[in-house]
Amino acid sequence: MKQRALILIVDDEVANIEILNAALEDEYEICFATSGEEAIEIAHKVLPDLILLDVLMPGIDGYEVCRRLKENALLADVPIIFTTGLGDQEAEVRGLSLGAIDYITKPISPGIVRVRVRNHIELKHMRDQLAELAVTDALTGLSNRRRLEQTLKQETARLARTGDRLSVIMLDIDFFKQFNDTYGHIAGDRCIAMVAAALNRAVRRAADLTARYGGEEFACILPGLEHEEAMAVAQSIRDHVHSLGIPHMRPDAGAYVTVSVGVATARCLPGMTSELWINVADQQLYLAKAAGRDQVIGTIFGADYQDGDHRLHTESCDRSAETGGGEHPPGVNGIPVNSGGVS
Ligand code: GH3
Ligand code: MG
Ligand code: MG
Repeated sequence: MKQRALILIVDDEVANIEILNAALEDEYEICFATSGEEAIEIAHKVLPDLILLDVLMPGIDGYEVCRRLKENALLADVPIIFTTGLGDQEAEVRGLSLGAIDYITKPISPGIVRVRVRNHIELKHMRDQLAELAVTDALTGLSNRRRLEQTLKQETARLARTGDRLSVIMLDIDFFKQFNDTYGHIAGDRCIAMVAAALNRAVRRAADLTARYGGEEFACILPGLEHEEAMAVAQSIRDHVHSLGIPHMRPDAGAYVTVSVGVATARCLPGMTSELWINVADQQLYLAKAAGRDQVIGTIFGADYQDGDHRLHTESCDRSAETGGGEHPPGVNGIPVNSGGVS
């Protein structure tokens, strides 16, 4: 069943709240506040879908409430409809220029309230869907690179407050150009979508994010894990891709589609940019490719890491002979490892 939208009614006169509540309660969840201060507090707590906001209130008035809500990234897009006395055009102009979406005059007509609220809720729903599309990859349904970068920025800032760990996984389908050349672009697209689904089966926590970084390259953000745990997730991604068993006539000894995976883990500290994680994970991915593909390589890095820093302690997961990956050249663990600079 579709969840009902939540409407916050703000008015210092309880009689007005009762009229608005009676007009809307059949269709929506309702909460209310009787002052500007209370409105701001409740809005932060419940993140309403729409706010009906009285202009004239003692203390913080409706304009100020509107201004403060628009300053908050989480609440800025919540539509606000002002309610005020009849025929005050100046008030109307002021409210709309502060970012309110509409105006309802008192005395309140329940019919008008219902129609306007319904229209604005529908519009908000459409805006939300568009916003979601703008950060979703059309082929795979995963997040796209834009959302990955936004989320990574938010997560590094959030975790820097507690110094918690963050891991980023980058993975890339092996010999994919050849896959396209052999089976065609449409089969290639299908393969990308299947690998994306496998990725989602391996990365399961609600706090994690899976994204298509571009082409046949994917990325995951895993907050709060130990490096070993992130390596295990990466290994599970590789295993899930193996179990797809997608045939691939590749230039090495393999016979199925595989991925190479790079993992970067670090404690989040103030001043560390989110790009660091991508760069280090990408470097690890490159090492996994260079070491023969179809494997996981990861590292822990520190705040003193600088781009091009080669003092990374790199560890590779054992490549067991599971089905799907075909045969692999030996010497995976023979890649250059420099254990200096571990932090
Ligand atoms: P490696 O093992 O080193 O990753 O080799 P590769 O062939 O996978 O890598 P390369 O970067 O040379 O080729 C990537 C190919 O992925 C080239 C491009 O045609 C293909 N590709 C990128 N995006 C898409 C897509 O959306 N659909 C399809 N079908 N192919 C894509
Ligand atoms: Mg590739
Ligand atoms: Mg690539």
